[in-house]
Amino acid sequence: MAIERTLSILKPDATRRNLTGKINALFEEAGLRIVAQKRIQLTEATAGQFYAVHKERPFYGSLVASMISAPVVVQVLEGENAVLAHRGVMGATDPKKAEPHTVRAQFAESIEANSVHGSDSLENAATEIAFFFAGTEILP
Ligand code: RTP
Ligand code: MG
Repeated sequence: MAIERTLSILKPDATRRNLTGKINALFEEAGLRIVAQKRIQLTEATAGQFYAVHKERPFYGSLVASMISAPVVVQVLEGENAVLAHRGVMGATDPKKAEPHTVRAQFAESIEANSVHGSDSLENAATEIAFFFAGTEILP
């Protein structure tokens, strides 16, 4: 098994409802270690750049607006097969389709305000981690 790192975001719907501790507990129970974490306010420019892959999707404008509606917590999670393990704990994008024990099933408000983001591949994880963190901020 490979030790990986992945980029996690606790989205505005989660910070607004003061759910960051409950969500972090689920990550830690799944064997993921929070090796970097900070609370930041995204802007239209930074959220737009982060979600640039979705630029042509119909939900892009609404997604960016929702991501800048309150602070987010950005994190680096480390653990065995962290990318897939993290996506497993998050559950399906649409909370109605998410497994009952997952973050999204328990906490998401909607398919868009779905509480968490996680990188979808090891390659994207490296890019997304570098988007938010300097190497010196990650302390395993
Ligand atoms: P994420 O990238 O945030 O970890 O989520 P994901 O892979 O499960 O979903 P993705 O398809 O990459 O979509 C990114 C985010 O866009 C919002 N979304 N809204 N209204 C809609 O139909 C819709 N579909 C996706 C969600 O916030 C999703 O997490
Ligand atoms: Mg995605």
